[in-house]
Amino acid sequence: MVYNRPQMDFNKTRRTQIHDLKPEHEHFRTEVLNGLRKAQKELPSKYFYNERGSYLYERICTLDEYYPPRTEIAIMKAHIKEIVELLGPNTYLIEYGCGNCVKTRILLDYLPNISTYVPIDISVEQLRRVSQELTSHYSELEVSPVCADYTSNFKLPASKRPSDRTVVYFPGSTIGNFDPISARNFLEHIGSVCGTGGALLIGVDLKKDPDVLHRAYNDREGVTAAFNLNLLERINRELNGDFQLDNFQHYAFYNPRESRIEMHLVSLRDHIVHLDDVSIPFVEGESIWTESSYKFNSDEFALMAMDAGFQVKKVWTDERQWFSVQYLVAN
Ligand code: AVJ
Repeated sequence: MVYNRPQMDFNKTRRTQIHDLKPEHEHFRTEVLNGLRKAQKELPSKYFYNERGSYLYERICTLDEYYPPRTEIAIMKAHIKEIVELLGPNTYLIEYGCGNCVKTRILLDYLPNISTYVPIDISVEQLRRVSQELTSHYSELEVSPVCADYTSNFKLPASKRPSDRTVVYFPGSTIGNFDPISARNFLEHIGSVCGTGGALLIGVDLKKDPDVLHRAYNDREGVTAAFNLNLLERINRELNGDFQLDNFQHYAFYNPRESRIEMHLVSLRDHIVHLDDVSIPFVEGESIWTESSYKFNSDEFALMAMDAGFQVKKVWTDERQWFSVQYLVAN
């Protein structure tokens, strides 16, 4: 039975209003400059997702080598009945980094009587498009999109309908993009958002053969490389920079000691980059560290979750145990 029935009458199209908390400009500049002034230069991976970055990420998700989305979707579909039973009816459903909402639609198709769905994303263009699509497709669903950097403090929109419970959906193993201390703190923050008895449904990528991981972040078509380099293009455009993209090379590898993929942009020569009047010197071979993607085993993840005030109640995985979807309840 499908609860949130698709709307067939397109004349009655409802409009969604975005709560645009304008995450960007000054903060973007500050974070970029702080990162580029460090001994090991770094840039926050959340800034990958401008319009072109979101498009490139969607292309990554269709690549043979990039197993996570396909695997996560298969797990969700295989266990959707059990998942929605655990989440329960009348939920206030929040999603961190909803992207194109492909995985969310699996939930929305089956989760009964959602009080409000709050997709949060840093990319305003995609958020606007996707929210409008969901509002037209699900006739009963109240969609309250928020454009924000979800690691910042922001107010959630009030629900117009009563809800029994707050549930946070955090798919894609985006938790793996946080370093371990920030990941624990972010889980604790989620716990305070959903409150005692609230739930977290989260996608967690698992440790596996490093060759599989290596290929997932070094695809043959070079889409991941373009995604990585797009960050420099974005900085050029938005912060008046003069990065020359052919001075940098995408470099991603699995670091088994830290159980993470590291993505870097390695400078191919000694040169100086300018952002307005700020000069950033590069020597040949030095890198900008643009992303970490931590891989977990379920026991480690459960310990971190427990430390953050959650109890893991259920772990679903695929037959190769490459990816997991986990159901947690906040203490
Ligand atoms: C799905 C956002 C967690 O770390 O695998 C994909 C992003 N980076 N290829 C990941 C990503 C390079 C990704 N997240």
